Amino acid sequence: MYQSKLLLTTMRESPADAEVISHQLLLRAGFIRQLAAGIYTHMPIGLRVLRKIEQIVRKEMDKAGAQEMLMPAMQPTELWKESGRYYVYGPELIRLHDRHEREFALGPTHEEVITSIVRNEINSYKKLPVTLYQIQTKFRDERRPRFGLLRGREFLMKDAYSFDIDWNGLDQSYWNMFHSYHRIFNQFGLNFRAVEADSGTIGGEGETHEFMALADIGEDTIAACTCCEYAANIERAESRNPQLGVDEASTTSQHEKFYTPHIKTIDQLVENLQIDPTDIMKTIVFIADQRAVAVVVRGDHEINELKVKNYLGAEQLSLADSETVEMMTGVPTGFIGPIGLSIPVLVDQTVVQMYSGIAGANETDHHHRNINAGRDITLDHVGDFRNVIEGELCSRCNEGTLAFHRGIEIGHVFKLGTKYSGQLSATFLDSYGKSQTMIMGCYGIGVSRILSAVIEQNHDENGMIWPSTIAPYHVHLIPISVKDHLQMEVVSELYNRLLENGVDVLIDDRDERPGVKFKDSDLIGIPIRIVVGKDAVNGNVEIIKRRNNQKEIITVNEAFDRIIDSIKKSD
Ligand code: 9G3
Repeated sequence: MYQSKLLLTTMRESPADAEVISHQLLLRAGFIRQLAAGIYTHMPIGLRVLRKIEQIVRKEMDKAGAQEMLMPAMQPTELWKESGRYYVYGPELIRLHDRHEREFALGPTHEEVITSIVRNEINSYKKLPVTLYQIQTKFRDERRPRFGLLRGREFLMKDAYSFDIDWNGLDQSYWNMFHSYHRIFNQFGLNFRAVEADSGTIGGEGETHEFMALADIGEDTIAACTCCEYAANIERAESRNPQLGVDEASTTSQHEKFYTPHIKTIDQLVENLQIDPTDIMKTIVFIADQRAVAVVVRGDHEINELKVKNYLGAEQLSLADSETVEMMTGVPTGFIGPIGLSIPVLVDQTVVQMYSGIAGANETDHHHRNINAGRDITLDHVGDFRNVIEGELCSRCNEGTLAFHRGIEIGHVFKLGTKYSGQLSATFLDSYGKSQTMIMGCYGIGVSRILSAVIEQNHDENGMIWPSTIAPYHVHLIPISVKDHLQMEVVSELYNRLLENGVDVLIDDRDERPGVKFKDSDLIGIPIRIVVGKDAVNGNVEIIKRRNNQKEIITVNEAFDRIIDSIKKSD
C-alpha cells in the first residue's frame, strides 16, 4: 500500500477526553474516529488490525469444531419476554419500534436468538452436540462509555453457543472452548489469566471463567496465587484462613455489655478503646429482596456483596440506610451487633474463630466485649462473606499467597445449563425417544476490545508496538527521498518481492522530511521498518525492529530474508 494514497491522518497531540494510553494512541494514530459517545469508526488502518484479530478467532473456532453463522442485530422483544429477561434489563437494552409498531431490541448478546433457532433446527440427540458462533456487532447503551474501544456502546464480539445432550457433554464443549481461547490470546501476544468468575445476571447453573488481559487501567481486580494456577475475580476469590489454636478459644471470660457513648465507627472504637480492627466484629445490615439481613465480618475485612447475594440467592441486595436499620432492628446504626438481633445474621467464617471480640450491643451507646463467637453467637449462617486480602494464603495450594492484578476482560465462558433452553423449550429426543432439554454453554470474546488491550500491553513513549500476527502491515518501507530514482528502484523491487511472498507492506512514499516519517512510523507501530537512503547505491538498507529499536545496516537480500523469517517466527 502507498501511504500517499492511504486515508491516514496522524495527530501529534491526543484529545483531552482520552484518559488511557490505548484510547489516546488509537486516536493519534488514526485507527479510530469517534462518531458519538462510545461509538467509533474503524478507519482503514484500524480495520486491518480488527480483521486480522477476527481471522485468528475464526481459525481457532473452526479448528475447535464450531460452525460460523451470522444472526440479526434486530431481535423481536417477544424472545426476551419468553426468556424472562425483557424486564431484567433497563435502559442498557436498546429498544426500537419498526414501521408496524412492533418492538425490537438491538442485540447486546444472542442467547435468546440462538436458542430460538436451534429449537427449530434440532430435535434428535443424533444432531448434538453442536457449537455455533458469530462475529457480530453488539449494542449496549452503557451509562458511561469510556476508554475508547474498551467500553463502547456498539462493539464487535465473537459469541459462541454450545448445545449438548447432557452435562458431561457441556463439560467437554466448555473446556474445548477454554483451550481454544488460550491458543487465540497467545497469538495476540497478550499477557492474560483465565480466572474463576461469578456467573452474574446471566445465571446458569455452572462454572464460568473470565479471560483477563493484565493492565493497570483494567476495571476488574483479580487474585492470583504466586505458586499454583489458582486465579479468581475478586468477586469470588477465596483465601485459606489460618486455623487458630483451639486453646485460646476457651480461656476468655463471659461477654459483657459496656458503655460506649457516641462511639459508632470502627475508627472511633479503635481510637477510644485502644484496640485493633481485628478485635472487632463489624455488623452491617443489608436489604436482600426487601428483607433485612445482618452480615458480620472482622473489623479489618470488607464485606463482599456478591458472595452475600449468591449465598442468599437474592435478586437484589443493597446496603440498608440508617433509617431502615433503625426501623428494621430498633437499633441505631453504629451499635448493631450479632447478639440478640431479630433479623437473620450471616457470620463470616473468620469471625467464627474469634474468642474475645467487640461488637455493638444492639443498644444505643453500648457495645459487648469478650464475645466468643462459638459460645455467644447463634451461628445459623456461616460462610465466606468477605473480600480476600492481598498476601493471604492460597486456598488451593499450601505455599502460595494471593497477589492482586488489574485486568481487562477480553473473554468470558459460561456453563448455562438449561437457563435458556428450558425457558425457550429447546428440547430433543434422546436415544430412548424421551424428550430432554438441551444443555447449553456460551463463550464470548471482545474482538474490538482486543485492539485496546494489546496496545495497553504493547506501547512505548513513541506509540504502539504491534505483534506481527495482527499488525496492520508487517513492514514499513521508507525511502528517505522519493525524488531519488535509485532509492525508489530499490523500494519498488523489495516491495514487489515481499508482496509476492504474502507480506503486507506499507510504503511511505509521501514527500515529507524523514523525521516526520519516522515519528509516524513509531506511532502506528509496524513491527519492522526498512529505511532506504543514500546507502542504497551500495545495495544496503537499514532495518529497525519497532519493539526494541534494534537497528542494523544490511543488504536488500538480507533484509528480505530477515523479514520472511521474522513473520514465520511470528514475532
Ligand atoms: C443485556 C444487556 C447487557 C448484557 C446482557 C444482556 C452482558 C448480557 C452477559 C452476556 C453473557 C454472554 C454470550 C457471549 C458471552 C457473554 N451484558 N450480558 O447477557 F440485555 Cl443490555 O452477554 N453472552
